[in-house]
Amino acid sequence: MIDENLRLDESIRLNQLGFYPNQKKQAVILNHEDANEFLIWDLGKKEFVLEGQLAEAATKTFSRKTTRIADFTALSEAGDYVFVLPGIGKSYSFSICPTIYQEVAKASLKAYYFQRASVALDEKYAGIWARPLGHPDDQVIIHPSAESNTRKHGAVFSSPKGWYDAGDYNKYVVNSGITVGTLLSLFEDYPSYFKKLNLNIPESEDQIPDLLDEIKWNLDWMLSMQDQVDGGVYHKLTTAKFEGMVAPHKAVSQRYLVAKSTSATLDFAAVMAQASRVYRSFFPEESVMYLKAAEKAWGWAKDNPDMLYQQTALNDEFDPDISTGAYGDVNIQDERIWAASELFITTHNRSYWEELVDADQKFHLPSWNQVSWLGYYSLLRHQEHISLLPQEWMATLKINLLSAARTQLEGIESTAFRSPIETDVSNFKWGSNAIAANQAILLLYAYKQSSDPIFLEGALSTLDYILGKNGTGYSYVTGFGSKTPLHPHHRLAVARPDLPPLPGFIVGGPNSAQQDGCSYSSSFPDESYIDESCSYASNEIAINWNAPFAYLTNA
Ligand code: 9MR
Ligand code: 9MR
Repeated sequence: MIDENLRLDESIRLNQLGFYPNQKKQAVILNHEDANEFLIWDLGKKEFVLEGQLAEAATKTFSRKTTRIADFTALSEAGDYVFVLPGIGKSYSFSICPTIYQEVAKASLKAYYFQRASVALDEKYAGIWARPLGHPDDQVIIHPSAESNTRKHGAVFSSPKGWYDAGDYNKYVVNSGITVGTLLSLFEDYPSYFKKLNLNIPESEDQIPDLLDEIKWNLDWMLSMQDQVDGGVYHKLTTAKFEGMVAPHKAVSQRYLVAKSTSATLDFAAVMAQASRVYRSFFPEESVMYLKAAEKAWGWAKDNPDMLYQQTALNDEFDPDISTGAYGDVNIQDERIWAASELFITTHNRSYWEELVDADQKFHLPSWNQVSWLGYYSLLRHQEHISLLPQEWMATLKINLLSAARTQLEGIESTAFRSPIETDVSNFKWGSNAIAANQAILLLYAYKQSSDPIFLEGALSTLDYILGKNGTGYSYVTGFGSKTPLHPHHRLAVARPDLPPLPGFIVGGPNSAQQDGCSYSSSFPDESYIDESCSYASNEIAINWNAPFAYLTNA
């Protein structure tokens, strides 16, 4: 019988959701030289169902804690369990279940519905998180930086819909780019799954997959960010300064349309080119329009190859000063690769291939300012349908993908919590959890390319990391797990302290730079996380971080 008084021991780190029946299952035990044996208690049957030995101390954590590995892969029957160190303590409960990720996968996409601008959220879909309409964005003012012959500064402009970027309410094309690209790729990779997936959103009754309906909310906004006259795309739609931590309908400061940029325009071109083929059978008219928009954007970017978004320089020249998110990328070669890849796949037009033939094929993990592999993943996905693609060039891509994925796997063997993210301390920066999720996407593509299940196992170990087997013992996704973020830097959540935080959002995660100046309890890289709403550097949510997490859990 389990000792009733056995206390919860937070030094037992494991995935707080749980596991598939037939996957590898491990816990990491910190600083317990005293323990040797472990037991698994079945909460349903009320009996111990497995016993095992802890493996000898292996790698230490960044904070020099010793680690022991407990492997309970042998446990494969569906059920609810706790992990027990006899006489010492027990873990949070976890489950084994063939659909273990089903609910969190849906929630990670439903999160986008909660981020919708320009619409009231109905209780039927939003439940207790129903809220009034915020940010109609039909009275946006042209900022002087965005002025052109046909658009005078101070004029009014309409640009509704879209998703709020993150904990803030602004809308940024660059970050929308990687977000939508990742979600469209998720659809392209698993179309039959998404034809059936119901997210309970206002469009759920229509004949279109819910994921595509949700993405369209943001595509509609993105389209409005293109100047119809020349094809250039504005960088962002924003207040001059960040709003206070208030509800959307109370955040009513003036919104501005700010400068065009090459990065925004190329990201837009990539997304619209991909959307054109993904929506072809669902929204034929839009599909045609998306491609036209993409080609026009590409043309503008050819004529304006280096219009970087430089916020400080713009503020020297124009008023009012803009101090919200900059997404100011300084290298836009990768954006060009992404746009050319998507345009090439959709049109088979040789001129786009010419942009790629000499391009950098090295592996770079996707992030908002590094997007070449969003294009390369797409090329690999479509290679069989594009006869124009030289086999050798594609073979190089595949080699680079698999070798980067193998490097990730080595990280799983050599690190304290058995996750690739720990191999390089520089990964523990702003949005580190999205680095982990993108590493897992790489492993999933490697699995697809090679059929070697070791890569799939690697991707699952990254989920273990995100959901509790990590340096802080948090499951970093709101509402999923036992110890989860309760105070994210998320205006929608802070404005409603009476409610639990909106579910299905992955927080940024450990960030050793701690730019927000909040009082962290540790300065070690993998422990630089604090569950306080002040912590925008470790505890904010963001659309570009949810996308790879959604990819991973839905895949
Ligand atoms: O809320 C803002 C968040 O979305 C940004 O990621 C972050 C960094 O740009 O800034 C947050 O806003 C803070 C501002 O920068 C400084 N004053 C306090 C604001 C709210 O915490
Ligand atoms: O994700 C962005 C991160 O890479 C940057 O270091 C950081 C500071 O510029 O900004 C992050 O993006 C924020 C954006 O600027 C404003 N909305 C919230 C985003 C997430 O914190």
